[in-house]
Amino acid sequence: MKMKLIYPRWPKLDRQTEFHLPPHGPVVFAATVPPEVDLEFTDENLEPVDFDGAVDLVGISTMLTAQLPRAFEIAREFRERGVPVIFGGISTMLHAEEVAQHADSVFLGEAEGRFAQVIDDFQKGRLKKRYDYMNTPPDTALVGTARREILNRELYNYRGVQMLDLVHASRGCKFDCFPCCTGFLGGKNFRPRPIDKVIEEMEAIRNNRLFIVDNSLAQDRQWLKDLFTAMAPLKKKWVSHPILDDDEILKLAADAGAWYVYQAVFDTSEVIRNRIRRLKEYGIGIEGTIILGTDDQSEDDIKRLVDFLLEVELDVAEFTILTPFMQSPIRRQLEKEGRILSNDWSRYTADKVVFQPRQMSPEKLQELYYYAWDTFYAGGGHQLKMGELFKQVIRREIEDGTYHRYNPKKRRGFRKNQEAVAP
Ligand code: B12
Ligand code: SF4
Repeated sequence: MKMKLIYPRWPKLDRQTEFHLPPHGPVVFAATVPPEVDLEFTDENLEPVDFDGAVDLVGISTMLTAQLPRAFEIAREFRERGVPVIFGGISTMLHAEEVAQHADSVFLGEAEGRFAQVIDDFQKGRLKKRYDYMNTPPDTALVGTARREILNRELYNYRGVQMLDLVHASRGCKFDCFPCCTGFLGGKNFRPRPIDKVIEEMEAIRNNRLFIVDNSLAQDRQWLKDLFTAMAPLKKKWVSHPILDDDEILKLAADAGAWYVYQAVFDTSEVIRNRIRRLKEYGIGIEGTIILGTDDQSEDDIKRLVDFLLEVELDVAEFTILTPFMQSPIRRQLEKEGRILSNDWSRYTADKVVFQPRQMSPEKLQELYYYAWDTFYAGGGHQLKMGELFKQVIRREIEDGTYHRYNPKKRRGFRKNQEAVAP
């Protein structure tokens, strides 16, 4: 049987350099698809969808709410051709009822240990309308090595530099921050994978640069110590979401190859200033993630925040506008207060104002979004600052002998759809 897996396109953040990381959800999901199924993957951000090739079942994998309008169009095209469509992924879980109206089947929850049954049902003509495992997450020991070979690797490079490979060592998050849907998705529990399986997966990735996409590396001190200690001999260089702000952990992270981390910056406090200073002391770069439009921010606060980011010499900053995603705590609050202005999901890209800010008009907040990007990057664009971060990692790789240059034109040691980095 032939299954086509599709990752629908969405508009990227206005002002940010457009780059495309390999999608993680689809390759992790692919590892749950029985091997006898002939699986073909299309990332529509980079390749057109072929609506006419012979296929038995279409799977649509959605991460973001902003992917949904396009996902529904894709589903309609296939269903009009008589091909059944099943949806899964994060925004499918967040918008389950709406998605069900556009699908033959919706899969809610994590797929490990579950998808073989779905294929069996399908082959027996008994595909259910809904598979719901939201409250019964699988044992994380069942999470297999992602099937990265389904990716067309040639597409994931930026000016000849290969994109990072994504991997995760844990699921869930015990925190429940106001703008985040993770509490709903993962039941507010930290669920680590067995470290030996994570190391095995990382080792099998030939790319030296990884993005550890765990929600937060600040949840369990002992587990972090064990993970970073086990990672150090691999000599990988990696990016991650925030790491526990603790000297021992940061030292272990740096020794294990921490290259730069995402760090939310909400205010101009000493806590944030010290956290940034400490990361720098350990040679770890920082990409600040800054949400604009929270209730405590006035126009002056936002301008002061941008000055602060320049003053503390953040390596890179990613500004987004507060967005009330479904199932997030902020959504519940803004709904209660009648402050949601739009439910057009194509506007839920995190660079558009879709709610009524407390201290300014929606237009002013939109203007401040552009002000923040333009002011922070006035002395050198986003590309230039990212370039500096890349220079840092190249220096470290040259020092420890792990430097590889990926050159898609040369294609030495590189075959289409194969896990390889040209030397
Ligand atoms: C990693 C990540 C990223 C990575 C993207 C990596 C990538 N290329 O894949 C990066 C850092 C780039 C990123 C960026 C953004 N992200 Co993000 N990200 C995440 C994170 C932390 C984990 C996602 C993940 O990979 N999970 C692991 C995989 C394996 O799980 P999964 O996708 O659910 O897949 C499983 C199942 O769903 C199922 N499955 C998957 N597909 C399919 C398909 C079928 C057919 C079936 C049956 C099953 C199935 O099988 C898998 C295995 O069990 C989530 C938070 C979270 N916990 O979900 C936020 C999250 C998805 N991100 C979010 C947001 C908002 C963003 C940004 C817009 C803004 C920002 N700065 O945060 C940007 C958007 C990018 C852009 N520039 O336009 C929001 C999405 C909200 C929404 N409703 O749209 C989330 C939920 C966090 C939050 N704030 O609540 N993100
Ligand atoms: S923002 Fe990060 S730390 Fe907070 S709940 Fe979401 S994933 Fe967890």
